[in-house]
Amino acid sequence: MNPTDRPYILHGFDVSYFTAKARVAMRYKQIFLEEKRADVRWILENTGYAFIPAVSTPEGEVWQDTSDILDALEARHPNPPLYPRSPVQQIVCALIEVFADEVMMTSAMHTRWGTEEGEASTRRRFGAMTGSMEQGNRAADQMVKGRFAVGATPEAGPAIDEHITAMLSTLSAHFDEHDFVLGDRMSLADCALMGPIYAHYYTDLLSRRLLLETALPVVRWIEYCNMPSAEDQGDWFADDALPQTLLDFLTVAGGDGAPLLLALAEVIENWADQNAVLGEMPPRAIELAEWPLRGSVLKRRTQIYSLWMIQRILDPYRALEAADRARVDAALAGTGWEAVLAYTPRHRLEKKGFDLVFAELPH
Ligand SMILES: N[C@@H](CCC(=O)N[C@@H](CS)C(=O)NCC(=O)O)C(=O)O
Repeated sequence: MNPTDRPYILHGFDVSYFTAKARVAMRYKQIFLEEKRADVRWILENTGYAFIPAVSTPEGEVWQDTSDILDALEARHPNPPLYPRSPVQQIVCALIEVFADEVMMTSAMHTRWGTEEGEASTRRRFGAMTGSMEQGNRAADQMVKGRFAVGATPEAGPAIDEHITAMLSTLSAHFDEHDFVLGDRMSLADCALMGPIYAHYYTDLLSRRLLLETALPVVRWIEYCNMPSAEDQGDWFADDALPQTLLDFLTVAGGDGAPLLLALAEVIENWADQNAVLGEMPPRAIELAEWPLRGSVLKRRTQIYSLWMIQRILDPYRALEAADRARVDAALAGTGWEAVLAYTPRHRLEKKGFDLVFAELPH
């Protein structure tokens, strides 16, 4: 247990992607936790951003951005651990976090808003959640815009459905044999995947049926992640190993996700070549990035933040000793992630408080 005098408070919602990621990590850490329905105005006043979730700590600090929240939790409460330190599993966690946070957003917006029945049921749910259909519909109208901004258009629907099927079938095969992504213990990778897979796929009407009918091992994994009881868990795979079932999922993730991440990086870097000012905050979103997905070409509004997420893969990868990096390269050869790992950014982003600013490239 990690007791504190006062609770950590998670300000979120059950429908929320990133709330699911933080919740699972906080439950696993066995901290004194209270969950509160998010008051977006309170979050905005305390962070400058209307993003969900936020966390208030026992000391009264406010944290935002689940990547920072999970890093801070791991630093304060290292046991039970969420972050493997062995090179291959560490980089796999980073890849899966970025894949889940950035790439899976398109499929998650598709399952929620991509059919009339799905949209109608989510509008009713938003009405119930906010206490009035008028407010719920207002929030839903924003989300429908967000759906198109991440490329989840009707034309792309068949490609996205195929992408979801491939993810669920490889994850089902993996979770049929293993409790969690890295074996018998949860990690950052499980927390990140719970964002789209629990909060969207599993709580949305039609995709919940899809999971129950075609991906029962994934549902079993959701149950375990939601009630983690960390002391009953075992260990991560021994000797920094990755089983074939996990490599199969990583290959779907790399094949479908790496082209998007590289396309986003290119748009951000081209924009930054002309516009970046050291120490200054860029706009949140810039032009469209285009990427191929299973026979379709999708377009997404590029958020500069995506480069900061890509740095979360490249920073630990580049910090490895050469021999460890070679081990990672060998383990991930053929998964489609090679070009992301080989990518050398021309610009750097850092957090200044809750703001993202351009910074000097490290030497
Ligand atoms: N990178 C942030 C993303 C947070 C985020 O986008 N949350 C969604 C709800 S799940 C949100 O607040 N969206 C509103 C918006 O994008 O303006 C995190 O990891 O916390």
